Amino acid sequence: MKYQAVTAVVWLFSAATSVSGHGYLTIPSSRTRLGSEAGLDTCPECTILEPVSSWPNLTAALVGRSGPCGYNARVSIDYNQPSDNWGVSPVASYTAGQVVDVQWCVDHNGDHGGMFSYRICDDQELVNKFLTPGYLPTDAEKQQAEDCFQAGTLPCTDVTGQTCGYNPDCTEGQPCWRNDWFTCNAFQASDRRACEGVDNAALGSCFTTISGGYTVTKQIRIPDIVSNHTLLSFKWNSFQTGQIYLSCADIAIVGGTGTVPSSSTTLSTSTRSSTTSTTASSSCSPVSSVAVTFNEAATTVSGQTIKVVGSISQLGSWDPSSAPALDASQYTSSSPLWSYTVSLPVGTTFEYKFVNVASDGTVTWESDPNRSFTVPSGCQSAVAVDTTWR
Ligand SMILES: [Cu+2]
Repeated sequence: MKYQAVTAVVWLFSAATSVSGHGYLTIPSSRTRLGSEAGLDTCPECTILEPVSSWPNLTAALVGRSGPCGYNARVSIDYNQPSDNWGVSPVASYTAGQVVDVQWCVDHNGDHGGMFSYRICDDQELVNKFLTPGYLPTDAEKQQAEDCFQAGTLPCTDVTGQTCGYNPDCTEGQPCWRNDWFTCNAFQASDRRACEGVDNAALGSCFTTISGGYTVTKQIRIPDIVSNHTLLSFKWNSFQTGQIYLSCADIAIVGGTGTVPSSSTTLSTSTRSSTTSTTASSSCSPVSSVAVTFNEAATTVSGQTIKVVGSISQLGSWDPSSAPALDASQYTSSSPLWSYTVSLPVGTTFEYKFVNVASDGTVTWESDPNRSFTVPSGCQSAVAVDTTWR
């Protein structure tokens, strides 16, 4: 009984913090995606603003350090500041008034439901603070920009023929009862649930590091402004957790004339950008092995050790006595983190579980089913697998 109480506490911890996976803007390539592809960000879906009030008031939370481009506390990367790998030049060029596909990626293990929006701030002078190499915007500038981005929300309803529904987890009269934002499906829906259900895409249709991602695709209309370099900001308000996910992409907008019709046949939903594909991978070279980090949240008592045991020899071939032990150097009572990094060939697929080894050698296995993982192929040199004892 005592043991069950402990696991319950660990589970609550995971729901309320950043242990499980989440989401980020992928098309156009966000700075976060570029950080991941450069091997600098080991969990692009983990750029989180928390703990905040994310529901039902979608705009109540102050943006804090996260700013409109996001701060990833896990890897200490502030995406509001350009770097060699992002922010220097636009990744996509659009035409004012154009209707374009945009996409974000939600992790299978962290699909918290809720609503999301795409925003453009038309105050170029303010945006420029986020485009200046070597300059980190202040928290005040981040909030000022966030206010500008919120005012520049690109309504779902701007795109002719696009279905713009209300969130089933929101009731009329609540501030989330709006259809200019995009909505995920009901959080508890048995079929096409939450944000995964928007596209109903296959697991692995986009890249996340925890348990595989699903695309979430919508269309936006580019506003009638011109800029050779500005930002498209993505914001997802979680329904399940007090979390907001922010990321942004560097874009250009050309050809604004001030006379673009607000809705006409020339701007039908079939007018799609041919420039939304990423230009990020041009400088990336495929890797042959990946540093896989297991981060397991498991509450233990003195003398106990967490090991990772799996179907491959590097994980002891299912023999706990041959399996590597995780490291508890980052363990705290509020964040009981056990961690282990191993280099594995790309494409390796394996099953595994964590075990708790007591000081007398008694081995306690996690509950079924086995966990499984495939080492991603591509340019990613490191991934993190974040899990919670079960
Ligand atoms: Cu989450």
